[in-house]
Amino acid sequence: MSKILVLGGDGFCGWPTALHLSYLGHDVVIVDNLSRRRIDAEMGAQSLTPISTIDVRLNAWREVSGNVIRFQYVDIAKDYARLAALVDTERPDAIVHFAEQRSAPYSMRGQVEKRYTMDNNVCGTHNLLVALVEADLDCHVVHLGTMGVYGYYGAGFEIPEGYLKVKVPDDNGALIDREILFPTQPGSVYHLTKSVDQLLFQYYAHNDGVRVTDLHQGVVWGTQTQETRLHPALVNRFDYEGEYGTVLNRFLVQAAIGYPLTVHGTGGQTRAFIHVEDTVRCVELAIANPPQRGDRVKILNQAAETLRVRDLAELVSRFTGAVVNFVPNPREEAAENDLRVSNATFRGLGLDPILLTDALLTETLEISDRYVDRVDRSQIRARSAWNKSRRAALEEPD
Ligand code: NAD
Ligand code: USQ
Repeated sequence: MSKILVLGGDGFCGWPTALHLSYLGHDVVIVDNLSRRRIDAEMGAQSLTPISTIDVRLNAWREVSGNVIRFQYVDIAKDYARLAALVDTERPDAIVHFAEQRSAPYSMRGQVEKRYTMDNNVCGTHNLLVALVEADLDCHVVHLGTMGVYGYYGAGFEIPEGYLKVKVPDDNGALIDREILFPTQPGSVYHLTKSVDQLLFQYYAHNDGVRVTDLHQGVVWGTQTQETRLHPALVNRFDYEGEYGTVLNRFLVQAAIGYPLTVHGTGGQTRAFIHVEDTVRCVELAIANPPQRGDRVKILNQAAETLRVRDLAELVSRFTGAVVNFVPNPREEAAENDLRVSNATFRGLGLDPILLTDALLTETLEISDRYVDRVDRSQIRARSAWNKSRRAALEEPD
């Protein structure tokens, strides 16, 4: 049994991960500042599923599993002293780091949100690394990064796992092989913070021997996992509104209330996807297969499949009868791109991922249809434009 801190363990990916690690017998401590709940309150939005307070969640988990998950309220970006003291006293074997502002649209909302996202994400990650070095702790950091750091280059090659093989001319002009961090091409301020995180990890792995696994994850869909189904108070959050709702979850809710599916632009954007149950399994596999001290950052692509947004809309439409609507795109992004992603490491570790066609029906019946009465139609619209020229997209009538 290991001791594991789950930073951001009250969130969409962190909560089911914390439960699963506890189910496996690990001693789990959730560290969170509940900022995601605060942002919902600020936006006048709420999760489609009725999520309980963190205390009620943890009591329910103790009731159904007999296991105790502890909770520490810490802002890892603003309260370095508390974070450092926690790391030093708990001395965990692993830390899973989910604790960042994760919405690209929210990060593009305006000057306040851009600065908050950068300060929160970059300071939080840097504080964590400094705290580990100061505590002289050989602890494995498993960070949730994003596929979006690679950028969307189009067809012709498979995105490797973090490092690019290049040939550079030596002093005599002969080509020699090197591997470099894949050059980032972030598509939002949020994605930019993940690009900066990569450099922080590279630096501290090299300078201090910090052991880091960075999981470059695709868009997560789905809601429930094996553990969150065990009690109504354990239900996971489900975001569908214009800022935090990710594309498939939005389409499913739109279908449930008869709102035409909001495909941005031509829908030619191809993205990588993974079910939340596989997020949890991948984190388990990453913890069980750590890098050695002195190794470079281990980067794994955490994605099950890639899909074009218009094909995703078509799939949901076939399933539910929803009407597909092509709306002007509020984002500055390639209108059409191909994407092939290597997920060889997780496949090699035994991951047999859930695909959209396997679980879409369960998701529709279990969540979007079941909680349809909780949908706030006024929250569906996207409200963030990437720049002034894209703002016109938001002025379209509903
Ligand atoms: P989320 O917003 O639901 O959860 C993040 C949690 O971190 C929240 O509970 C929030 O309160 C907490 N948090 C944020 N800043 C904090 C701080 N300074 N101190 C302490 N706690 C803080 O997001 P999520 O969807 O669970 O995503 C988790 C991680 O996975 C993020 O880093 C995100 O970038 C990454 N990721 C998510 C997706 C996705 O589709 N959801 C895809 C790829 C990567
Ligand atoms: N899109 C639509 N209609 C919508 C919403 C989105 O067409 O109503 C399009 C977007 O324009 C984009 C694509 O769908 O082309 C994906 O958008 P998204 O909101 O589902 O995902 P994204 O903003 O990329 O962010 C999400 C998570 C983020 C994570 C990222 C993984 O919020 O935390 O890092 O997915 S990835 O996209 O692989 O970088």
